[in-house]
Amino acid sequence: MSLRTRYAGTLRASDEGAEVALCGWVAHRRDHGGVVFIDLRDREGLVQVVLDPTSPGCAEAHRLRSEYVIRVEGTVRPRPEGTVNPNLPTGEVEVAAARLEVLNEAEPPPFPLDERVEVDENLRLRYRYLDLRRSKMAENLKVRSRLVSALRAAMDAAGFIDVETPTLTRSTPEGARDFLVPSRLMPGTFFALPQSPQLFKQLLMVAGIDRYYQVARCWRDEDLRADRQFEFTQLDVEASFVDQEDVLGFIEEAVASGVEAITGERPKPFPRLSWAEAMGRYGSDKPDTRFAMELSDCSAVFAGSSFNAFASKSVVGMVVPGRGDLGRNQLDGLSDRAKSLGAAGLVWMRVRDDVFEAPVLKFLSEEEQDGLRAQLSPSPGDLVLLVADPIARKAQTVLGALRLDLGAPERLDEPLAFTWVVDFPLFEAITDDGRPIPAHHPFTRPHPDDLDRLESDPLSVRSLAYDLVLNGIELGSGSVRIHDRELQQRIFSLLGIGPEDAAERFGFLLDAFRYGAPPHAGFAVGLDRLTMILTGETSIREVIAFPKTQSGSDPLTGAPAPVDPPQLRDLGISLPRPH
Ligand code: AMO
Repeated sequence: MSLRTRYAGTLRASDEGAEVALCGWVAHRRDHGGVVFIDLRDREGLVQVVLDPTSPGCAEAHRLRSEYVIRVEGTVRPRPEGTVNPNLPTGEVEVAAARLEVLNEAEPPPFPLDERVEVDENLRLRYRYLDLRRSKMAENLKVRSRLVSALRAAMDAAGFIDVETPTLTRSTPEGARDFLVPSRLMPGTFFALPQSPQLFKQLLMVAGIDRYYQVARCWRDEDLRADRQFEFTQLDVEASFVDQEDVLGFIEEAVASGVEAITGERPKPFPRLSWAEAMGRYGSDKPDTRFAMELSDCSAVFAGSSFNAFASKSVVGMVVPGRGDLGRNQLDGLSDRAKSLGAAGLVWMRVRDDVFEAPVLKFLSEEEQDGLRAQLSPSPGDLVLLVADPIARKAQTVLGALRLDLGAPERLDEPLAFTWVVDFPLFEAITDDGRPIPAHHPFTRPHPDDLDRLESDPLSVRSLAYDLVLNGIELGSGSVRIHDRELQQRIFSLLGIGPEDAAERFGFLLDAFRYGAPPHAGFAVGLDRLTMILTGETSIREVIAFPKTQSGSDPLTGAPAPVDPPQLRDLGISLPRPH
């Protein structure tokens, strides 16, 4: 018999009578009056192995400890009546062992490898190879692998070519800090690890590759969060002679096939919102559309108000169903939260039968109260929240955050809510020295209808940029690119990137644009985030085999770590002496 004939976790009632050889780890061992029960674990799950006192391996079984590596030969048989375990996929069967072999011993693991036990994340990452033995973690890696296969298959089917781009390269402007790699052969110079393959994929379009994709590792030195790591993976895509519709089409096809490969169900066509609608209705450019509680623009109601906090401001309102019972402390908490988000204040009103109840009421005319009721249609028992600000987007953002805080319990009905957000503004703000900050990267094409306002009113200019949002998380983004040098240079000069600076940083791209750059557009999907949502996890660390901790280190290898002085000398680097 070969070393192994089956995975333990795959045995089912239909295998009864089969002679099998299994290899794996001892999850548990129990002795019952001379009979030894072993839970044998492998990548696919657990199965119960039984050795009775007469089995040749029984003596060996008594010395087994958790995590010993063993091999068992035996026969699959039904479990005796009353001992079927409905919680275990293999729970209808057990393996009656005829042979047991210890392939390796193991020290006791530093934490129990039991799904139900909460273990400190640092400890889990320090011993990640043990943590990954837990079936949920193994399952997450399998989901990731199946997802990547499905995405690749969809891109292949649509005629995209998988091309690898360099990872020792120059800085790519995606808005984060670079990870730098010093060059030994040219001391004092540095490679940057790519924040994305953006520039290379555009060059591939100039090269005539026409349709490119890559499952690409990207590096960004930014603060880590549950959905951010220093290194992460994108499904990165670019295509020539396409417009925005084409890109949304093939990305939606790939993502939908990926989801179907994991859930067995194809998601419905993804709805679309313009950026302005997303901000107006959800107070976010990554709206969580799994629940309603939409915002509403109440500015017109208060246009001529004698209440100073509202007069001539953008007033945004939201009804929180059934939360009119929130106590003063909770409401004060909400106000504090609104202020911490940058609001001047938060106005709340309880809805009692047909009237509002709120301290602010004395400042509002009957007409304004009627107008508010007509605008928001609240029901008795609801809570109404209002935020006013001279800038609509600020009021929307504050209320959008409160919407998420308060809406959470309602969010379970639709587990996967995709939304395309299109028509992003080209710039997200103006710096103190009057420079616009790009909302995406500087290669994004402005909306053709808004080009004439590029210099005069940059914040009103829309772009041909689009995001894909899933359950309130930004899953990916992309844009139609600028493919002509003049427009690209116009954008660079707006951003304060002078001709010399542009030539120094992106000269190779601008040069390439001289030689017949096709119109092109693309997208990148965050693979870690998609896997996280599909596995029901709340952090991408759970779907990355060897992630960094929240504080940016790897407890397993000890990275980042000091290096030997000779290595630094080779690189021409000297460190300041520690004080
Ligand atoms: P963008 O910067 O929006 O676009 O990145 C695309 C997607 O990558 C994921 N992502 C991350 N995931 C984990 N950790 C991070 N630190 C991290 N940063 C980004 C997100 C995000 O939506 N070159 C453009 C794409 C293009 O225009 O084609 C780009 O990289 O899911």
